[in-house]
Amino acid sequence: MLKFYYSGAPNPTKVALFLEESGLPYEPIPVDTRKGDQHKPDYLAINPNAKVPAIIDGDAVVFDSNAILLYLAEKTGKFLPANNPKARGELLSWLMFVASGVGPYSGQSVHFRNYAPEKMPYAINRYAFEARRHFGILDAHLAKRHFMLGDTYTIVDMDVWGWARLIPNVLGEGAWEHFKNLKRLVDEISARPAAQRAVALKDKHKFKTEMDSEALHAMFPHLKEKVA
Ligand SMILES: N[C@@H](CCC(=O)N[C@@H](CS)C(=O)NCC(=O)O)C(=O)O
Repeated sequence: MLKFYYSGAPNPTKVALFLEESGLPYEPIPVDTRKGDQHKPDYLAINPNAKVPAIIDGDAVVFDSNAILLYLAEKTGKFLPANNPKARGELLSWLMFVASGVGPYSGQSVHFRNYAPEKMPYAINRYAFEARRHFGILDAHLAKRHFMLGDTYTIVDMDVWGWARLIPNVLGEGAWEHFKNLKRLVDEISARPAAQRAVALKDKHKFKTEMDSEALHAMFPHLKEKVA
């Protein structure tokens, strides 16, 4: 059975959404990133990047949420747009946009707002600005279509949902005010039974919740090594 290495964080949760939507049988395997499980040799052999999610499917090992979504969609033939160059171009463009922009800027915005040991206004503003700009592009795109690629619910919507449902954590309370179209999509997906199961998945395992010194050093290894 497909093994799904996960935590309750945004990137694993979008893969959980696909797995729940598609009905593919899978075994969820917790990786407690606050305890440092992501740095253990057994896990590094699966994902050398020491992050979740990752999957093992037979002899295929796939890491990075965006790669996993594409792999699973191609494997099952589900949640893909029409099979033509125009639709595939759109699919790849928006997947990469989320992978290289929405995810990293949102993650850094949360980091500098909530976890950086010093409050650095420049960094907070830089990442919030870029996260807001990226969400604004998604919002404008969704003003003219129901789903990201038109009329069909695809892996791009799942990819967007992973981070967009956490917009208040990324940009602060009240931020939804600026992204009405994106909110419509997020609310519609969040109401789906598969999304509710994906969000609840983390409750099947006991993950550490405290953000104590062990957790900070596991998730932010640069705290103990000065490289610049
Ligand atoms: N590009 C990767 C990013 C993965 C990532 O940053 N995962 C976070 C959870 S959302 C994680 O593993 N954090 C723990 C850590 O950085 O130690 C993906 O989309 O899968």
